[in-house]
Amino acid sequence: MAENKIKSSEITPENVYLNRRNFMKAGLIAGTTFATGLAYRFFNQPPPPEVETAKIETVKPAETPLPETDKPNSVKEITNYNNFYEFSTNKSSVAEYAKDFVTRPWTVEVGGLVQKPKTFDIEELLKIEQEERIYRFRCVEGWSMVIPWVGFPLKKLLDKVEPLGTAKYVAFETYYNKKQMPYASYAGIDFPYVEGLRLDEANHNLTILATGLYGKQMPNQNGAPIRLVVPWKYGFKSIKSVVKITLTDSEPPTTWNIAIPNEYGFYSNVNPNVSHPRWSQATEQRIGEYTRRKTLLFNGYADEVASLYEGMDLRKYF
Ligand SMILES: Nc1nc2c(c(=O)[nH]1)N[C@H]1C(S)=C(S)[C@@H](COP(=O)(O)O)O[C@H]1N2
Ligand SMILES: [Mo]
Repeated sequence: MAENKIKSSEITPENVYLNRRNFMKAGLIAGTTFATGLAYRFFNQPPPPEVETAKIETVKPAETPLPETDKPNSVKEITNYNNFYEFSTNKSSVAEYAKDFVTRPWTVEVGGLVQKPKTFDIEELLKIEQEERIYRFRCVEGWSMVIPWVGFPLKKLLDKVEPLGTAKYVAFETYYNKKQMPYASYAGIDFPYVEGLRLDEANHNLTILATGLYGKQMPNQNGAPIRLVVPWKYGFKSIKSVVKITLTDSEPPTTWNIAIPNEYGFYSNVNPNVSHPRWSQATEQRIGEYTRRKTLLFNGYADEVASLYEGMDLRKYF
């Protein structure tokens, strides 16, 4: 993502990817079938692996559609441009390196400051009413997508374990296994990947545990079988392949804050007015578009979430 020693390997694939897309489109517009065909074959080898996950049978349709200007990205884009450092730091390689990731059996242990700690089997979580949520997704690196997730509000799970009055935060942990993730040790960050939210953020209706996308179970590269999605925060808060959720009374450690504390804070709300120390956050590259668009405060969810941060200096609590 954004650590100094991996900066070049980080930025290069993204630029190559974006330029490659623009080049392909330029070819199409020019209408020169031959050049386009060549460009297509040259820039698309090898073909990305197909996403073959089971259909999720019953999904409650999305209630609040995004505006016309926020059309969902394609499955191909969503599943071949990923950050999942356990598998690879190269966004276009994650799909391939995660393709044999074993996600069954799978359990999520929920405990800490709760009345009824419980380890949930994934099959039990898949029985909770599944809803479609079409959200903007903004990575701190400056790219974005629109993703039609399937999942359920995290609150539904937290309610089952009955948080104690002393619980103020929720800590999350990703599965980690060196055998399944042999390249993790080259990523330059510590594993297991950990994240956290304040309890009121965790209980917000927009915060979901996602079990799939485009009506199918979660592809490995997107965080199978279950991952967090917090659409008003930078993408790294949306921790993948969750195995443990712990209610705590103090702010839990978070992976990118541990790695580079002056660049990545606990809150990490999308904010065009607060620059990253090394780049502006005012605009973003929507994957699949030609020009950058303006980044929206709280990623366009200010009406829903701004009240959570009333009276807080968003520059201090970045
Ligand atoms: N466990 C884990 N979760 C993670 C990451 C990661 O490397 N490991 N990357 C984060 C970052 S930086 C982003 S932008 C999103 C990317 O999600 P996507 O690949 O589904 O688009 O996942 C987040 N969750
Ligand atoms: Mo990210």
